[in-house]
Order: sequence, then C-alpha cells, then structure tokens
Amino acid sequence: MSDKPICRICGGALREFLDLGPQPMGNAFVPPDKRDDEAFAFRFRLAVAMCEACTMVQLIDYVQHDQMFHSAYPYRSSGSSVMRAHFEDLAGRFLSEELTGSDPFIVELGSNDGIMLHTIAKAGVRHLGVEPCGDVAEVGRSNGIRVVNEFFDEDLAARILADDGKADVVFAANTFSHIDFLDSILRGIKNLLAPGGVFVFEDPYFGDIVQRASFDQIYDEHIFFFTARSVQDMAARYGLELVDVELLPVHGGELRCVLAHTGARPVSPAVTELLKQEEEQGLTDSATLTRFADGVRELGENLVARLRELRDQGKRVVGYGATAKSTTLLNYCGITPDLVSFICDSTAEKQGRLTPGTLIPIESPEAFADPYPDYALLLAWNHKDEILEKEAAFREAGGRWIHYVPDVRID
Ligand code: DWN
Ligand code: SAH
Ligand code: ZN
Repeated sequence: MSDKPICRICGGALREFLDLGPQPMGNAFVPPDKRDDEAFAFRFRLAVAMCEACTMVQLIDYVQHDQMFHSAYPYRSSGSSVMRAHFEDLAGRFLSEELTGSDPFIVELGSNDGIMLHTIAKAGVRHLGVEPCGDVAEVGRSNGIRVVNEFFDEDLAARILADDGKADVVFAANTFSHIDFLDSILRGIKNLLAPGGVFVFEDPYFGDIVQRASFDQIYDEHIFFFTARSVQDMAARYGLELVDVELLPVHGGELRCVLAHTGARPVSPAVTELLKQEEEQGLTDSATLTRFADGVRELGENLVARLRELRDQGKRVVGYGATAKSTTLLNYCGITPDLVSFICDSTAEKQGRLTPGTLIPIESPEAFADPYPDYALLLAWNHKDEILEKEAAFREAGGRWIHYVPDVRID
C-alpha cells in the first residue's frame, strides 16, 4: 500500500481524522480451542479519513471481502423484531409503489436470511437475493427466497441481466457501505436497472455517527460512511442521480438513498433539505472531525473509568449483545473479562465463542437471568427499546443498564 492513500471513489487525497488502532475483524468470534492463538491473529489498522475532493468518508486500510464474508459469517438479520417489522414495511412499500408493472423484478444485495425478500416472495413477485455467505444464503432459501450464493459485482450483474432481464428495484441494506469495489457495483447496477427503476440502499448515516459519537459503527465491514453530499457526487460519476433520501431511526441512525438513472425521476425536496442541513452542521469541516475524534477518546476513557470503579466495588457486569460494533469498542477501550464477565446474545452461531481480540465468553440470553448481574453494558445499543422492553424484569429486580451512546450513563 502506498504512503499516500487515495479515495476509492474519485482518487482524491484522503485526510485521516481518527485512528482506532489495530483491530480484529468485527465478526471473527473465536472458538474456545483457538483462544491461545488470538494474540497473534489477524489485525488491521482501523483508521478513518475524508476525501478532500468528494468528501466521501472511508476506511484507509480494509480487509479483503472474502475474509469478512464467507460460509461461517455469523450475523443473522432476523434476530431483531424491530428490524423484521422495518423490512416487512419496506417490502410492502416496494410492492405498492415500485413493483406495480407487469412481471416486475427486484434484486437484493446482501439478502442474508431473507428478512426483506420473504415478504416479496410471499406476494409471488419475481426476485433474486445475492448473498455470498453460504450458510445464511441457505437460511434465506429455507425461508422461500431465490438466492445466488455469490458476491455481487459487474460480472454477476451482466449474468442476472441475461437470465432475468432488467430490475425495477435493486436494494441493499447495510451492504453497499460494506463493499470496497463500489466501482464495479455501480457499473453493474447502472446496467441492470430498468429505465424507470431505482437503486435503494440504507446504511449508517455519518451525520448520526458524528452527532452521537457512535464510533463503534466503525469496524472492518463498514468501509464507507455516507452523507447526502458524498452520495450525490458518487452517483453522478455513474450516470445515476440521488433522487430521494430518508433518515431512519434503525441501527442507531441510518440514511436511505434512492438513486435513479440521471434525469429519469424528479429530485425530491428532501435531498436539497438534507444537503442544506449537512452544510449548516459543517459535517465535512475539519473542526467537526477533530471534535468528533476528541469526543471518541473522552467517551472511551469515561466508560473504562466507570467499569473499573464497578469492578473495584465488587459489582458484577455483563454485556448484552455480541455485536460486530462492540469488537471496536472492546478492543479500543481494552475491555476484557475482568471488567465484563460474559456477553449474552441470542444468535446460536455466536454462543460458546469468545469476542475477537478481547476473549469475553458469549452465552445464551438465559444466562443473563441466572442470576441477574448488578449491571448490564448495552452493547446492542441500536436495539435499546426492544431489549429494555424484553428485559424489563432485570430493571425491576434492581439491575442497572450502562449506556455509552451518546455518552456514558447508568440508569
Ligand atoms: O451492518 C451490519 C449490521 C446490520 O449487522 C453488519 N455489518 C453486521 C451486523 O452488525 P452488528 O453485529 O453490530 O448488528 P446488530 O444488529 O447491532 O447486532 C445485534 C446483536 O445482538 C446480534 O448478535 C443479536 C443480538 N441480540 C440479542 O441478543 N437480543 C439482538 C436483539 C435485538 C436481542 O433482543
Ligand atoms: N441486509 C441485511 C444483512 C446485512 S449484513 C441487513 O440489513 O440486516 C451484510 C451482508 O452483506 C452480509 O450478509 C454479506 O454477506 C453481504 N455482502 C457483502 N458483500 C456483498 C456483495 N458484494 N454482494 C452481495 N452481498 C454482499
Ligand atoms: Zn473522493
């Protein structure tokens, strides 16, 4: 890798503003018999920069896609009832607003366990999920969806076009930001999309990350952090246009973007509005980025100080949700089993393993109440409402939650 990293969208110069140190892969949960190897296992420098030309925020170093996404990839989208409802609602909107012609066709990149497409399949509408991770692609198939077990790229787009024809909708949730070869992806989508079609994607919004200091959204899989401005610029390079945006409450604040062929659809006032808001907030100013980086350091120090105090008082703290995000938090802060004794998580594929780098054991949600700890660190903070409601008995039994987004708070 050259000394001067360049923007993967436009080739412009990158300005680094945050270095979270050497990190393992977010979802590389460790089997217990491999724990002794973990100190020597793969690490990469997790550092973030903004492009001085097109403002795209991106990782400087990144992990090869087939190292992150493979058959044993453990994330299962349907683990959250709020996310299930979110995608059922969106599928309903696609069916009533976009998939209304004769024999419509929708393609989803990163279809995972079929959380969105199962509603489309039930409606009998032609669809294709593209999911490179074998095990979860199989779960999608068992949920009744048609899946190709490959990485989407320009070549696959051409094969889909030859077999199935143009797509009225291409959709990607928490996937488009995960791909380092966006050039190939965007060329593929440009070719695959019907003249009046839309490419819709939703990913963590950089504006929310800055506002909430939610730096644990930064990990290997999250390579790009979008704003309306950077997406508008990127789309234009491929003959596509940003025609609508929506800020979403899910996953701690996301941006949904709608792209169409340039000139094919009117541009919604929401686009102009968000561009103006980003400008007013100085989202791409170096002062904002420096303030964000300072806030990250402060948040990390506060959290560790509170956890050490609790340990020294003899309190028992466990974590809730073995998220990919928490890999960044735990490794950056140096949180190991002396501070958080175990983490409970509902995903069978994660239970019995240890957290990457920090080797905290992962157990089933039943272990949480057996007996309740004094404190629970809410690592899956993006699912706060769902989890606090589900675990209301913990609070009633005198347990306290430790929150760290947007700041460290115990209640
Ligand atoms: O972008 C991505 C998002 C969509 O999913 C991927 N790169 C990887 C993954 O990121 P994450 O692991 O940070 O996602 P979540 O959705 O915050 O993970 C929540 C974790 O918490 C899951 O392992 C399931 C678990 N959970 C639980 O144990 N009980 C979740 C809920 C809602 C619960 O009630
Ligand atoms: N859409 C789901 C899953 C997000 S996890 C949700 O929002 O919950 C990210 C998914 O992107 C993984 O399932 C991963 O296998 C998939 N992915 C990564 N690179 C991809 C590519 N090039 N083409 C299609 N899917 C990809
Ligand atoms: Zn750029």
